[in-house]
Amino acid sequence: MIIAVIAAAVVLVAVIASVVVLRVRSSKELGQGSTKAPLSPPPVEATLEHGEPELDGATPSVEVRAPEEIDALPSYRDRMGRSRGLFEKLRAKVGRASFDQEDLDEVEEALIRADVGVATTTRILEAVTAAKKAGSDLDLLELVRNELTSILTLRPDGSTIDRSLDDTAADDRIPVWLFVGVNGVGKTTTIGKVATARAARGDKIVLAAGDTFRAAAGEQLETWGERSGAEVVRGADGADPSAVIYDAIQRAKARGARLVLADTAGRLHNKVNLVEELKKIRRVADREPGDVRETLLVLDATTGQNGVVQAREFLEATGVTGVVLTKLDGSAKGGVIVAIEAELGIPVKLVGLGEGPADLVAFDPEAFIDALLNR
Ligand SMILES: Nc1nc2c(ncn2[C@@H]2O[C@H](COP(=O)(O)OP(=O)(O)O)[C@@H](O)[C@H]2O)c(=O)[nH]1
Ligand SMILES: [Mg+2]
Repeated sequence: MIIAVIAAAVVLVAVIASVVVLRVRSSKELGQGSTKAPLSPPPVEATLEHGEPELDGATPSVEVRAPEEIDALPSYRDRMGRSRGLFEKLRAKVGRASFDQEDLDEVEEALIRADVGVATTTRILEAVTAAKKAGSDLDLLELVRNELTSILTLRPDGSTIDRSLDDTAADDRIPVWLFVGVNGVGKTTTIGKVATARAARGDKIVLAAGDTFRAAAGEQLETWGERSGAEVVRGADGADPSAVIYDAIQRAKARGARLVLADTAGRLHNKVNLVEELKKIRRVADREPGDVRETLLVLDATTGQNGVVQAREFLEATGVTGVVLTKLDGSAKGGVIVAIEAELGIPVKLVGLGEGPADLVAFDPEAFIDALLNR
């Protein structure tokens, strides 16, 4: 009996300890400049292996789940399996300071296949060759990694790339994040994931169903609203998206909400319409009490270099402040991140590593590069 009581007490302490850890971890979240924190709180990891503790009335207040129900935190390495193998042939060179033209050709092919793009691949090869000439004794993959790190860390002027998400409520205004991008890239899903993470942190969030072009888009957003507990403001199908977003901002103001996440349509009758529509949305959403702090361009990693083309078009239409790269989990073309940053100078802020509510993480260049090079 004494042993049973002790065992129960140990289990209870473990449960409480894990809850405390979760609180700490989930408080470092999105919009607070942290690059490694997951965007949603990790699932409760507590399990009771020995049945109910026999303490009087002391039932643990956490949800207890079986191990198989616990979703693991997404990691770049686990989820970027399709990129693995690109640099496989070069692994034989690890630790060896010598390499020849054939090895450089191999690097070039791997980078192009990863959709890093021709211009950026050339830049990387030049940097590697220059480092070698200067007498570096690092191995080939190490040199490639250094150049990738430099591209994903520093701006051309030498300053550090800022990937933080701005949700400052200046002058009592309501921060608004607009999500733009073509159809099917993952705008609505990303909004749902961000809402889930922020709501779990205790923030009151309002979602604006600004994609009034497709009826299903509003319904999809409502489902995410129900899941996350965020309020959703919807207009009639075909309603003016700017008006819907403006209503959502008014609602947020009335409710004392922390942030408005606004969905937009990815396609209208033609491109000119879409550009004009987005300009109008931005203008209206930026009117008091709204304050557009982020315009996030959502791009699908599986489309690779096509994302760079899309990005150029959206850059012209709206002042994009950051990129969300989705579907990195299903893509061997994740190298497009490097092209987006090197060629367009827009920071990738968030990365989608799956379809679930927790599968969105702040972009972590180091983890990404390690997964890409499979080091
Ligand atoms: N594997 C994977 N699928 C995703 C990710 N993000 C979105 N999706 C899927 O992409 C599809 C289109 O997403 P949706 O949000 O409707 O795109 P939207 O048209 O831009 O709003 C859906 O089936 C999503 O589940 C991701 O990071 N990984
Ligand atoms: Mg959508």
